[in-house]
Amino acid sequence: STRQHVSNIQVMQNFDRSRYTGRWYAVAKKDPVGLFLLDNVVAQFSVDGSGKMTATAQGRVIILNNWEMCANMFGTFEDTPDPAKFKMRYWGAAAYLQSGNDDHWVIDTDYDNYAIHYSCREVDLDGTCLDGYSFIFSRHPTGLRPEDQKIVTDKKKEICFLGKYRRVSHTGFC
Ligand code: ODT
Repeated sequence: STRQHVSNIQVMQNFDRSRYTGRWYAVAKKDPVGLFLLDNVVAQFSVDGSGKMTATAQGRVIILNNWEMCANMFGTFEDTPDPAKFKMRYWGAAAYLQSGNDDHWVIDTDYDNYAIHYSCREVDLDGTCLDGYSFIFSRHPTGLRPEDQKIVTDKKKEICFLGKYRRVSHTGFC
């Protein structure tokens, strides 16, 4: 199978950030190196008065080897020329939580049911993604609707992460 150049990955056309606002439940995740968010991941997107996108996220994490907690995270999104591609600056409510600045691409969404997020942290010399992560989000805490599963599978393949996802459980920890 062909390996996709990060720069050739297709993202959501005419992304509408206001329709993207509100709550999204992570149902699956492809982890990066040194994963952070484990499960019970919920993201909440907003658009502020000046039109900038912001978000909060919660999720179960394990820090300092063995301390399990629910992380409260914050993110601000810098626009780029492509409306579906952002730079996400993120930090935690506590200093010992992870912080950083990642690409944040919306690959596809129907706004009402599913969304596919993608972030490549490190591009290899050949242009493919060396270290990246991706969340599959649902508006429904119960998971993806059967009719959205094929679309999501096709997109996982397009971003070369097919077979690399794990299910994200929601147990009420956060
Ligand atoms: O969990 C990992 O291994 C990757 C690092 C995740 C950073 C989480 C920061 C969240 C900041 C608040 C933003 C919410 C939006 C989340 C949407 C998608 C994924 C980050």
